[in-house]
Parts: sequence; structure tokens; C-alpha cells
Amino acid sequence: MTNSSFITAYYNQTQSFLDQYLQDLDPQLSPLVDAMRYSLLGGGKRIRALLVYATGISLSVPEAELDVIAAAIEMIHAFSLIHDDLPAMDDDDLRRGQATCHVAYDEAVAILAGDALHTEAFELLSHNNTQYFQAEQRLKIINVIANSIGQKGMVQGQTIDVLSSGETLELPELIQMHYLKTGRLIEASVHTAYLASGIDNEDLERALLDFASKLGLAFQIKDDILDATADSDTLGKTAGKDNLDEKPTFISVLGLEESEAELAQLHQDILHALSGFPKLLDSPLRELADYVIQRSN
Ligand code: GRG
Repeated sequence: MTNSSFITAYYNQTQSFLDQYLQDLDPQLSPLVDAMRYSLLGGGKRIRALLVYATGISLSVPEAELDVIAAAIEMIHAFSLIHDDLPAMDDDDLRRGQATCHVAYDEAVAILAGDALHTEAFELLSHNNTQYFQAEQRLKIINVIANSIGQKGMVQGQTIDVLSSGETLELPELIQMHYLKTGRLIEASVHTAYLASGIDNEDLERALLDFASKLGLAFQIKDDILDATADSDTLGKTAGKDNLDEKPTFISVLGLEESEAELAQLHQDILHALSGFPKLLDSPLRELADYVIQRSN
């Protein structure tokens, strides 16, 4: 994965929390819980969870609170991947190096496992446990997450994506689609950790949002570069799928060389976004930015 001790430690912490959470669900609900476990624990880089921890730890948020936010966001992400792979969407049979949920289980169970993970995320975030955030912070966090995945965010981005197969998109439209589909949840991962800190500093909030939205764009450019250049074994998903599905990508719009140049420029801009906050620039957020840009899958 990476040599970073931060990434390894908080990757493991995310896995343990999610594993424990699923163990507490009713095993009678098999195969539903099995399918949820299969998709939630079967791999994944945990970039969104790591962003929650990196931001929150830099701002002294208690880890028990970050566990909850990170787990909820990973549940939502896993849900979106299950639904994204369905025959009515991308119709893919490989995800995270294993059969997609609807191939391993049946389609109806996969749809329901996605629905259950989506709901479970909000159950976890809203659970009345006083050891976690104050009510006002909790409400803001729930609002930011819901806003980032609904019709103003991920669902809208996915709609544009599904309808854009075979179409040509101009660069600003492509950037907007990915911002909605992928960028908003990445942004929410950083923003919710900031909100959990209870800090009220507009400059800091703006800098973190700027960092996160640029990181989300870099994540997607890297994803398109990998889709065009890596093999399915390395990616754990079907390589070259975008091209096959005639999806507009950064490679189809800019070409490989220009996409790589754009990514290198963004790497600088991402770090520059934090330049007013040396403590953040020197935090695991920097490692994560490097990881997102240098990753091989
Ligand atoms: C979530 C409300 C809601 C609706 C679902 C299906 C759908 C609507 C949206 C799909 C959007 C989607 C799949 C976005 C993510 C695209 C993407 C780049 C996924 C890969 O993320 P990684 O590389 O995956 O972080 P791992 O496997 O490492 O977690």
C-alpha cells in the first residue's frame, strides 16, 4: 500500500471499527449482512476515512468522534460503489479485486445491501451517544454529508455521468461532473472533521475546502490516468472501462501528457492551499495528497 505509518495505522483503525460495527448487526439478516460485509470490508484504499482522520487529528478532534465520521463516510462510499457497478449503471463485474456485489450475491440483494449501508451511515451518525459530538455539530455534520451525496452532489454527478456515455464534454463540464460525483464526498470528509473540531475560523475552513476540492480533482485525473495505463490486476477493477463505455475522461479531453502535467500542477496547488497554516502543511494531510497523486491503484 504505502510506507506511511499514518496511513497504515488509520487504515487498520478504519477496518477494525467497521468490522466491529458489522459484527453487532443481526446475523439473522443473512444474506443482507453478508453482502454488506463483503462490499464494506473487501478492500478499498480508505482515502476518505484517512482524510477524516488526518484533518481531525491535526485539529485535535477526539478519535472516537473521527471513527464515527470515517466509518459513516466509508459506508456511503461502499454503497455508491455497489450501485455504480449494477447492470443499470456501469455494469461491472470486478471491484476491489473481487466480484462485484451483484455478481457475488444477486442483484436484488446487492441493491438492498447498498441501501442498508446508506441508511446505516446516518443511523451511526445520528446515534444518541453522548460520548460523541455536541448536537449542533452533529446536525451540521449530517447536513454536510447528506448535501454532498444527494441531488446537489454525488447523485447529480452520477446522473450526468450515466447520460454522458458516447457524448463529448468540454473540460469545465467534465470537471463539474467529477466534482459532483466524487469531489463533494472527498470535500465532505475534510469538512466534517473540521466541523467536529468546533473551531470557528473562516480562513481555515476555506483553506481546507480549497485543499479538498483540488485533491478531489487530482484524485479523478489520477483515476483516469490509471484507467488508461494500468492493468485490471493492479487496479482491482476493469481497466480501460471508460474508453470501452465511451465515457468522456481527462484522457479523452486533454490527452495523457497534458493530464499528467495538469496533475503535477494540481499537486503544487493542493499544498499551496494549506500554505497559510504551517501546522496543516506539516500534517498527514500532506502525505495523503502525495499518496492520492502517486498511488498505483
Ligand atoms: C451515494 C446517494 C448516493 C447515490 C448513489 C451510484 C451512485 C449514486 C453514485 C456513484 C458515484 C461513484 C461510484 C463515485 C466514485 C467514483 C470513484 C472514483 C470510485 C473509486 O474510489 P476509490 O479509488 O475506491 O477511493 P476504493 O475501492 O479505494 O475505496
